[in-house]
Amino acid sequence: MSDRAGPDAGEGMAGRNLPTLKLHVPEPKFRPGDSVDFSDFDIPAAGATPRPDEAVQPGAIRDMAYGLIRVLDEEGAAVGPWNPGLPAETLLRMLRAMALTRAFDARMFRAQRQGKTSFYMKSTGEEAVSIGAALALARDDMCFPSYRQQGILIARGWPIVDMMNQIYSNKGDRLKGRQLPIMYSAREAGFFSISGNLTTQYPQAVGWAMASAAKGDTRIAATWCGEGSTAEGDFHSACTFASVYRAPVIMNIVNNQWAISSFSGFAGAEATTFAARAVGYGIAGLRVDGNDVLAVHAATRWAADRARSNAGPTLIEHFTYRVEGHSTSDDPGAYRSAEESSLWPLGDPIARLKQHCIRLGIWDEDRHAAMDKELAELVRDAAREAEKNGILGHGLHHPMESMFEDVFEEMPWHLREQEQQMLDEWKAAGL
Ligand SMILES: Cc1ncc(C[n+]2csc(CCOP(=O)(O)OP(=O)(O)O)c2C)c(N)n1
Repeated sequence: MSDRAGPDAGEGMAGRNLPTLKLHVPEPKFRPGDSVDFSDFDIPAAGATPRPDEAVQPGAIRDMAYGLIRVLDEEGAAVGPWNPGLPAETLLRMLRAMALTRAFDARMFRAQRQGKTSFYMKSTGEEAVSIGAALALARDDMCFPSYRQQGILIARGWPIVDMMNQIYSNKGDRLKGRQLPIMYSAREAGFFSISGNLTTQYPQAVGWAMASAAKGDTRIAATWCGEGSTAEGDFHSACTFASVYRAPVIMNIVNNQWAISSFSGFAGAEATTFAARAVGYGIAGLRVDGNDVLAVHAATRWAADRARSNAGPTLIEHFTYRVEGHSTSDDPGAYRSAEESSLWPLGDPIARLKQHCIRLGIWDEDRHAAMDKELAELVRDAAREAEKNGILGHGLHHPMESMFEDVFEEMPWHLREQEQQMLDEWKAAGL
């Protein structure tokens, strides 16, 4: 019997000189109208972080979960051991994919405001996270993205007309209007169906990676979630499985500072970094400047090589900033200072890569302006093409009856009955 269960137990602490208990409720530093000062941010110099061997034991690189891998310095030079040394052709491919993603976002945001679709989500300021990773992975590695990694599909050359058809839920939508706009699914591009339920993709990615290993395959999995989503139970079960079985998976946390209107403090940012979640699970953890596409590429390549050589999973925190609203349903002016995005100390990912390419002598301002113009036209033409297949409210969607199809190999009696009921009611209504 425990000595704590003596006669005093349960008598309470009344009369003792103890403070009353309190909870800490996080509060973001800047609210609408506040002037912003990021000078207390601890930003290590580019090139300062050592690059360990890919097969290192996670315990030997704990510090990396609290640092920040950076390659591009303030002058646009690529420095230090993480510099991936990419050829000019790859750098320009990255630049174009990031610029196309931004142009695509701008066009589709406008389409939502014009009533052509019900919903859209931009990834402005976070393009490096998707595109740096997509170009570091093999084309047949399997991606389990959240809703803000459209850049992966774009970097993998997926047709943007197909993405637009999905956004318009029109007759050209391969998903037949069954997914919310922007929740793409493209098996041929190694892009798993996006789910609106946060973080379900984490256990799915780990399970897929385990299956790949169990089958003796060579393909690895990569997954992404926001920092807010790390508070979900699914995140933690996925980390446990990944660690226990050393699953060949890369788990990315995109820390863009905001989860709709909740700042990162509500998911734990005041206490530690998100990369530090890796430490508790015995997983290799890296923390990366998410606005530095070369750092993202290098960290992803490191993690991919580690996974491919059976050395285990990696958790990567990408430190970035969500420049725009959460979605077309959100107004960030209601909860954060408008100065935050313009004063973000890690800059803009496209501007930084552009500066690097100009410095290398493989790019210039005129070519950049011409590319932006060309991409805006390309996206406009694609939108016109997709709109021929229908937009919201124009009735050019897949036939209503199709909602009963594709779930069962043979439609069961109760669905047949419901379908008939629907058709009878339409007939009666003269439709
Ligand atoms: C399980 C679940 N809970 C809540 C929501 C509502 N919701 C949608 S997005 C979002 C914020 C997610 O923020 P974060 O993970 O930081 O990703 P970000 O949007 O910043 O990219 C919330 C709470 C949801 N879709 N699913």
